[in-house]
Amino acid sequence: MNRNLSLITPSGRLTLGNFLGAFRGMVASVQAGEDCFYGVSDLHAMTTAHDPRVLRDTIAEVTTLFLAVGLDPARAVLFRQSQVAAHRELAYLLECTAYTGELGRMIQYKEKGRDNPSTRASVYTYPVLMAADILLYRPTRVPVGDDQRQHVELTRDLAVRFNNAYGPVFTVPEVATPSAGARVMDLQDPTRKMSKSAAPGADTGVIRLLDPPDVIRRKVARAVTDSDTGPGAVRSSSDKPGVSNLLDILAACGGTSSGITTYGALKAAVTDAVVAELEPVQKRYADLAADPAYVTAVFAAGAERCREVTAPVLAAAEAAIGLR
Ligand code: AQP
Repeated sequence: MNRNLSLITPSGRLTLGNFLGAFRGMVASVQAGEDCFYGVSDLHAMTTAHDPRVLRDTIAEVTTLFLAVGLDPARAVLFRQSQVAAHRELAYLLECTAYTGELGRMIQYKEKGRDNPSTRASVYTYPVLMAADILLYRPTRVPVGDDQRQHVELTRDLAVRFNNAYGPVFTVPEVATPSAGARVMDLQDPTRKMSKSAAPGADTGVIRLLDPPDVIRRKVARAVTDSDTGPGAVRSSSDKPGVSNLLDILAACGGTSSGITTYGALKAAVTDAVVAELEPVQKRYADLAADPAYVTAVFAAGAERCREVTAPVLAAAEAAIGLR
């Protein structure tokens, strides 16, 4: 059985995109009885300027949301990356395997600041940490979207190079293309995906999982559509990205567009469907937030399990490279 491994970075307050595009599939895999390791990749949230207080609060919110969306800690291992030291330890061994040239070719590094001398070094090295995140758990398949494909190819290259140089330690994972999942676009700029790192205050196009119903209503009401007022205006089409996005969100949240002919009615239906979809999550969140010690205990137990699973892999890598 393949092992499912998914990480979510607490780089902002989670969005409807994270819910429909990530959590839904994670919950389904757990319910299907698959072997699941799901983590909060807090170390990856420090590659750009960050405020420690905000990071602490965001980690608390994201860990609580893992439970609030319905991930059952009795059936999936839930953990924080920073609490499993093997991630950092293996990352260093892999840095001693990686070449500067290949890291310099990473598209996200080029885009996020190769030419800025104040770019944090971790923007350059984080793909190696990501390789460690993956290789420690020996998954046979890693499903990734296009934006992460290059990083998983790097992971494969590092695993093969390490194995060839020092002995067969790592399973080399296949890169799998996930079945087309919901891709939720920004309500203000529907050519861009809805992103959690949108700055608070400049996030009218971003529905957060914990936005109250009136905030959701306001954001959806302001969503960009187009000036088409004809009888067939409410339809999906590549030249109607805003309307298509609203229709996709409506369908993903279990609503129907049948009989809807105006953008006003569409937005009302989207609001109702999203509010109804998020209501149980927000209710469970409120209950869990009242018991932070429970959430902490779940993630402590998850980290313990991860330490058991990853220790032999790290030990084998250390032995092979000459440290034991
Ligand atoms: N808009 C989206 N539609 C569908 N799925 C989405 N995901 C993110 N945004 C959408 C999925 O959520 C998971 C989060 O992965 P991540 O934390 O590594 O960050 P990301 O993919 O870069 O997501 P964000 O929200 O856009 O974060 P920032 O703003 O920090 O870059 C993944 O499974 C992703 O596919």
